[in-house]
Amino acid sequence: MVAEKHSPHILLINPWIIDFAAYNFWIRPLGLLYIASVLRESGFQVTLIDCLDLYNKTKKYGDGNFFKTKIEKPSSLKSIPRNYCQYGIPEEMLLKRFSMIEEKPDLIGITSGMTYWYPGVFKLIEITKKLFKETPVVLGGIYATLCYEHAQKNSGADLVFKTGNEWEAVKLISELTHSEVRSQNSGFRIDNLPLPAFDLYSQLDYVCIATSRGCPFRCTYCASPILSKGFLRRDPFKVVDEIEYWTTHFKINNIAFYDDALLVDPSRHFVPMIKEVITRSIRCNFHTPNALRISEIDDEVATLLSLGRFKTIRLGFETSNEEAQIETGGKVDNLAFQQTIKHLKRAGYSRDELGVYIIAGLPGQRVGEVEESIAVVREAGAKPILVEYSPIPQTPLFEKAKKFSQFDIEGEPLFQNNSIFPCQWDGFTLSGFRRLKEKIKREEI
Ligand code: B12
Ligand code: SF4
Repeated sequence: MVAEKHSPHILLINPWIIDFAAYNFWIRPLGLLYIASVLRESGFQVTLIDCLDLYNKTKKYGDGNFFKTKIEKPSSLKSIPRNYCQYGIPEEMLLKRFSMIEEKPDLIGITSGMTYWYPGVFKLIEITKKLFKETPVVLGGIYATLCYEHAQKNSGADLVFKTGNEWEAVKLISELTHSEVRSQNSGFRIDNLPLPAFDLYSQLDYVCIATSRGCPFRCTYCASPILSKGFLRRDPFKVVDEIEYWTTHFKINNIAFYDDALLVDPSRHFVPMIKEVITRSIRCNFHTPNALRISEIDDEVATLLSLGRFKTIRLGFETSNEEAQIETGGKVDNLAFQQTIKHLKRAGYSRDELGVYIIAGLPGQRVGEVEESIAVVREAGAKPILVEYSPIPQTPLFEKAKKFSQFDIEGEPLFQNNSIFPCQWDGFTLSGFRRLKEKIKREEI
């Protein structure tokens, strides 16, 4: 507990997304919600404002379209012929939320998502700085970690938190608010984390869960090893306790897994976890928007995914080109992919339920490679889903991406946006990509 009479008041904010497109694929600021719960456990008062908490549930599992407002494009994106929008609550609603705060915050903590979403972060910092003049603003999250110097120089935050776990974040907040916190001494143990503070939402249609942090693999396009040092996993039975808590006390029917590597070494983690979900007769739909590792899915795992009610399955295949598979980290090969689809089909999944991510626009990639990958996915009996490559600073592939991109992807994170197809070149143009998407839609390939 904070060793003080007055408990400091921390205002935590999840900013708007500002982008060409955004869809609420079970998005929640999980890191910020963990910080909220550790702060509360340490005796702080916490208020949460989630600017993304306004969307229409257009689909049956609680996902849907965000409320959006069209806005001016920044000058660097003027040439992109697409609408640019602010997704989430309208500004007036945010100002109203601010006006309802009874006690002035002692500190404001803001999180950040994709690196190229920083305009929403900056706008929010500007507003909070005007409204709460004396209050320090700390910025953390994915953009803050991956584009630390950019954030330090341009965000307007008083402090940028580069990387670190919840206890380190709370320690920093306690120092800045001159409070002493006892629980920080317990150090970071993943199983000691309290549940993320989803109870701070007035209405809750779904939650997300991370059963682990990090990933033991090293794919060259991925920032997981930079964002989490090491690979940590929770006790699978404690994860089931959490699932049971949300389904029982909050009547949650949909849970999305945010793990980078949910299925690694399944017999010690996923299998006992999902068997326990089944044993406890927990009725909830599960979703894996962040893709599962294909090579871990054998007959048993496939059957358990189906019995355990995994409704939205996304698989990370990325490419069928063997050279590219090896070059980017060797997380899967074509034989393993075909086997996995067979296991999943035997477990009862239909073609449309098996969404397979194919990455388009890797530096130097030709359109033909993606066409071939689509054919391999279709032939195996699954549904190809094209995702554009987003070059991420500090990842091994970023250096190559810099050479291939016509945009200044290093100096301007807005150019890391997958929507602008940052590594387009003669061998794979943006219009070529659009044609490909149309062909997939019409099932011509
Ligand atoms: C879940 C997830 C998603 C979810 C959405 C998550 C969200 N809330 O926005 C979904 C599935 C929708 C998604 C989609 C995409 N994603 Co994604 N996603 C992730 C993932 C796996 C986890 C994020 C997370 O919640 N982590 C868990 C929490 C605990 O961590 P955290 O938020 O970082 O918080 C910690 C610290 O940062 C800090 N902290 C956080 N906030 C604050 C605030 C303060 C004040 C302080 C002090 C500290 C602090 O404390 C926390 C505790 O340790 C990350 C990879 C990763 N390992 O982070 C990729 C990642 C963010 N995604 C990425 C990508 C590429 C994408 C896509 C573009 C993929 C594609 N090509 O289509 C799409 C974009 C979607 C869109 N345009 O709408 C990239 C980032 C790209 C970029 N340029 O920034 C990542 C890093 C994965 C990768 N490939 O390396 N994603
Ligand atoms: S792409 Fe997946 S398997 Fe590869 S390092 Fe990232 S999280 Fe791990």
